Amino acid sequence: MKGKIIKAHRGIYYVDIGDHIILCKARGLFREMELKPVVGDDVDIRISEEDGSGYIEKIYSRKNTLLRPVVSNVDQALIVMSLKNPAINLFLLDCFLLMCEKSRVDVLICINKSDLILQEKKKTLLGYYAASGYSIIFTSTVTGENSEILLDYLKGKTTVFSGPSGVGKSSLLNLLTKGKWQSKVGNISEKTKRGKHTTRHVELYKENANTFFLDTPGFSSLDLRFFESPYEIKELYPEFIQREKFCRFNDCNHLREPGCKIKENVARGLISEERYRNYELIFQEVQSNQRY
Ligand SMILES: Nc1nc2c(ncn2[C@@H]2O[C@H](COP(=O)(O)OP(=O)(O)OP(=O)(O)O)[C@@H](O)[C@H]2O)c(=O)[nH]1
Ligand SMILES: [Zn+2]
Repeated sequence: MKGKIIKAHRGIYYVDIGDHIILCKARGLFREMELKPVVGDDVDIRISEEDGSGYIEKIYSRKNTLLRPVVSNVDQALIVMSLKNPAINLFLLDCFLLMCEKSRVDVLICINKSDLILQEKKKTLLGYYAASGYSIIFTSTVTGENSEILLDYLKGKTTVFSGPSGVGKSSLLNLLTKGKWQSKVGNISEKTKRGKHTTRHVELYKENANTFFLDTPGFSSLDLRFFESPYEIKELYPEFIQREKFCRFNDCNHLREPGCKIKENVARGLISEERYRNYELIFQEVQSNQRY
């Protein structure tokens, strides 16, 4: 029987087989192969005739695996941020984009709470990412702005919702699922003392047969230790890749090398200076992680 792992908890895998969910264990064989099933995996399962429990027999090869959180077969990440309440953290957004690029997961940037933002601020943000080619959608769960367009982007895909706490991810998921999300969330979350929901497990929400949403806990920083070397980072900037062949040195890191086209583009305003500064900071952080 074929299915999809939608949740994993304490060695039990919740496998969606279409009309219902079967709780499964992984075969010992996977451990020997050092292969661990993850949420998002398409699997074959078998129901044991002796005890009626399910066993994962086969994990189909993965299209990709997102690094944080670990989820496979992700079609896209929706990075939700707000410009106001809370203010946007572009460094964090850039780190997140790099993580998605490294995981080979497509990205859509969603700026929520659009009702609180002046047009000017939106233009500044669009300028920051213009050269990179990332798509940005402005939404508001208060006015419903662009919710239909966003839904079109999500149809038929598996989308991971990520973003800092308080940007309106839950509100957005409720709007998109016409309230079905909230009742679902009630089952898997617990209220903390401050009365806030906290997502405890990584769990795929099935909107329909081929549309899945995955909420992730709000993050305030991203551990960059998934990078093996600082020299791989530059390859994950779309606006660098298009231009780096014109740098004088073909192993140019776009830092202090002479004849660097990237720095020239920054000076000419064709690549955002702030985004370039964040590249320098990320490079340094990964370099110092490597040393210690
Ligand atoms: N003005 C405005 N407020 C919004 C919008 N979307 C959400 N909010 C408010 O922002 C606050 C946070 O919304 P949540 O949906 O809980 O945010 P979240 O990202 O899920 O937060 P965590 O659960 O902490 O990760 C709430 O008070 C919402 O009412 C919006 O589009 N505009
Ligand atoms: Zn260069």
